[in-house]
Amino acid sequence: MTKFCGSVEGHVLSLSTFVARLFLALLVVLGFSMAIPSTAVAQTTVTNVVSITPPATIVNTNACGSVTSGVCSATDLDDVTPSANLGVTKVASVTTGTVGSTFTYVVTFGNTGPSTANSVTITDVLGAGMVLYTASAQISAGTITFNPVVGATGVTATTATLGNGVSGTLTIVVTVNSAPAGSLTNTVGITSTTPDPTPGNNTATSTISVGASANLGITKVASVTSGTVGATFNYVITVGNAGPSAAANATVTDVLPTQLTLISGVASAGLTLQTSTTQITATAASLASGFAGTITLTVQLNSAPAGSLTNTVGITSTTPDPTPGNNTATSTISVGASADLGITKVASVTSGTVGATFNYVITTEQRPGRLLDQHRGHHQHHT
Ligand SMILES: [Ca+2]
Ligand SMILES: [Ca+2]
Repeated sequence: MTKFCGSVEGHVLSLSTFVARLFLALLVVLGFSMAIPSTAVAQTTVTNVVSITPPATIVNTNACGSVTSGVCSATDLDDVTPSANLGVTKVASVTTGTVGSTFTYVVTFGNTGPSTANSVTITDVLGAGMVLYTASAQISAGTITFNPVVGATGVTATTATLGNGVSGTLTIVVTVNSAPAGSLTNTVGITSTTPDPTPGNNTATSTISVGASANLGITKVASVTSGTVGATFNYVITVGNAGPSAAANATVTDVLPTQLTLISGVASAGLTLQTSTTQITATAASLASGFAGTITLTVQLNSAPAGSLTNTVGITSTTPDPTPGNNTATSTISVGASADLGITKVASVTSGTVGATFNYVITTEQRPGRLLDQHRGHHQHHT
């Protein structure tokens, strides 16, 4: 009795000893109960209570700490190894990513206990085809250290302790910078120095498909740097697709300024050219990745613009273009105001004598479209 109630190290053995002693010495039947909390594995300490109720005919004379109507109880406290069930999930804001696009991953992490998790690290590896655009972190309690680097291929967040019930999120915006074969795959993991009884939920992976994209590009060069009214010259337009995908429904459009009249046009194979005197369109149902071709336009300057002559060509596609800045091209040429200015001087006589009077007719000519004022005059000249 004294041993049982005074020390309960090794509950089963103590009980057995106690029961055996009662059987042997008193020849009575004892009832007892012992309860270990079901959450024992999840607690840092566990309290065990053992109680024995002797038959009414037995008088318990033991002076243990807890005796109620003959019931002798004892309690001990045992250490349990701390454990914390950390978990992490990941959700992408899109199901398809295209080169040049940005989208968001939301990582949710938390500790469902029972212990506080120490030295927690959350590591997100962006995966091929993605770099970090921007990111932020939130936590429901405590502090989190998070220093994302723009352009990096991953992020890491740390916290010294993550309490039972504490959760947080990482919001990670990425830019798709290339199109890996297959898919865009991103994995996040959470670790701690505190044992995790359920490791299966400590990583999460998001996989999304890679969408088609095509970087179309266009340039335009005139065969002259300056023009005169009536002159003809060429524009050479280059059309390219730097991929990675074929460009669907590619269309090149060049609306000529009113001072130009289209004389003729020719396009490389793969482009279907349609022309009028004022504009051209060149189309392709699918322009393959790597395509490079030209469109050559012969135009005539029918009048002079107020300033320089500007002509812009553009290309579009129904396939997303990660680099839209090179989808238009402009050529500017000057139009010389006096290049063709003519002047003639004709005398009214072919021979003269001293004292005779005759005329010079001087003609200045400005051809159509010149910026100079028309000036034509007759000047009488006396010698
Ligand atoms: Ca876990
Ligand atoms: Ca482009």
